[in-house]
Amino acid sequence: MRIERFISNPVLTPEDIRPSTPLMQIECLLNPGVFRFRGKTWLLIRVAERPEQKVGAISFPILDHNNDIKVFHIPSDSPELDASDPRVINYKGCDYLTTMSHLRLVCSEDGIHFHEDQRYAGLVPSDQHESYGIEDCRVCQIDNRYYLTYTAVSPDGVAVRMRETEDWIHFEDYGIILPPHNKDCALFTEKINDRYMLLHRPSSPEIGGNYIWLAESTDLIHWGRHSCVAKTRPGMWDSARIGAGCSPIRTGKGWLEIYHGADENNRYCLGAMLLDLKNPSKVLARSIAPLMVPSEPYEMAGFFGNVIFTNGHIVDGDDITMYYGASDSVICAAKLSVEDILSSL
Ligand code: MAN
Repeated sequence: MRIERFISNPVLTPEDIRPSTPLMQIECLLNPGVFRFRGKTWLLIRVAERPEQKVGAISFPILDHNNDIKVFHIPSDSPELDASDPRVINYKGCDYLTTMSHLRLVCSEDGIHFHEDQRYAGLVPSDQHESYGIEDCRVCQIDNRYYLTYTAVSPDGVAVRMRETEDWIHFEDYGIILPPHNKDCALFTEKINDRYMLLHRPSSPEIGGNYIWLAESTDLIHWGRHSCVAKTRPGMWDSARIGAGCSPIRTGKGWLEIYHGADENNRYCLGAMLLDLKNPSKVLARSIAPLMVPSEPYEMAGFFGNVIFTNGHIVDGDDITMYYGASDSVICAAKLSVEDILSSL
């Protein structure tokens, strides 16, 4: 199977980007949304920041009730602190993220070398639904409009919010379209049976699990007719959590979706599934073995190691240029082939 990681990987590291304010440091670049605009390849990168960490304290930003960034400090030796996961802490019974993410735009003429264009600022957390940050944006182009579905995190939960833009300067806000706990939301690029469709990932920890669902809409705002499409598979590479990547690719054989799967050890791999063209709730085929496993040093060690996570690619005929977050630290890219993935299923 053709999977060619870019020789220049990682294509972007925290040193390549300016912090949003002098008070913050960029800890990680993660999981970009990807699109073509004005003849260029663009990444909408998740930039995770926090202030410099001083000995004896954990410091992290959140939005206060005036929507201004406020930094919290927690003594690192507190018996009421659980900091066993580098991404999340629990202090006095409340959950916080150790970093706050915003979404930054970079563009490239060749898909390899990226730079910022000061005219396009991206998105920052804007209100109390986003007070812990905004993450992992999928970008779906329908006609000449771009739809952004991303994770909005706050003490109220993890939800999917949608914005729309034509020019990447003005954004229309659809608000929370899927309430907590939900993430990994990928729109289909066209209507099916006269309905918009999306894949999403609600979590149901008591009964059920972290499964991929399908939903339908006539207006892109109200989503209904939900159905569970794919579940985690005990004993396999995708046994603990699965979630959609970006928009499914229309092929002659069905909708091809590249998705992530994590196991009990929190190893994040990528696999694929093929959904019926007319009825995408029907899974026709699914990877037995993962397409991509963390194996390069930059995929195995980092802020949160052993992670390959994608939510963006450019498709050109048989060629997929896939961008992905590696170890929740840096942005990488790889070339894959639609035909090769289909024959592997
Ligand atoms: C979750 C999300 C992703 C992240 C992975 C691995 O699925 O928060 O953004 O990359 O975990 O940490």
